[in-house]
Amino acid sequence: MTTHIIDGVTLTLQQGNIVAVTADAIVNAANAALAGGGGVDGAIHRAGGPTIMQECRKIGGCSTGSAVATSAGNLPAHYIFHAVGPIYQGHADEPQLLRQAYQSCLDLAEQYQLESIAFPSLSTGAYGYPLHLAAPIALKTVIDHLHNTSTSLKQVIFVLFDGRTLQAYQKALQALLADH
Ligand code: AR6
Repeated sequence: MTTHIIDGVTLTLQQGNIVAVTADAIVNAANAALAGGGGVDGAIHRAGGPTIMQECRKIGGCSTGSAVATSAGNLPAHYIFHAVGPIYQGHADEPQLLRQAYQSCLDLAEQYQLESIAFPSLSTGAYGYPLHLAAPIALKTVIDHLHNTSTSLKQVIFVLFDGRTLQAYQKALQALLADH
């Protein structure tokens, strides 16, 4: 686990399962149909219980690069933010869509005046986004937001499932902080 203070906000990178983390909002790596699936999405619906899917069905869907909020069922959070990252195909708009998926969650956190949010590594599992490209986008979106906004957030946690993902985020964060 590594912790940095950025503009007074604690940014943590830790390895683990996101359903075991307590935060005001937990971010789900969802699909545009909000239909559930494997990876983070499967873990969140299994651990959170059926009310989350009931709310997803009512909402009906979410465009790529956006996020919607539901309650968190049995999970130790107030909200689940279902964010839809791009499926990686190497198209020019994908970095921007990935950035917008993170930014939409940060905007929801400000709207609800949350103090803590936990992100998984969006798009880098089933959606195939290369880690060395996705990690700097994820981190830069958060760091820029903390620089530019008078935020309600006190803690942003990246919960990274395996050692390879944690290392990619650690490397990307060091490079971004060295640039400042
Ligand atoms: N906690 C934290 N990270 C996890 C967990 C977990 N419990 N499980 C997997 N990861 P993915 P995507 C990591 O595939 O690429 C689903 O079917 C995983 O190792 O969950 O955005 C949805 O329904 C990887 O590093 O999300 C969509 O259809 C990262 O989380 C689609 O997959 C993201 O992997 C979304 O694909």
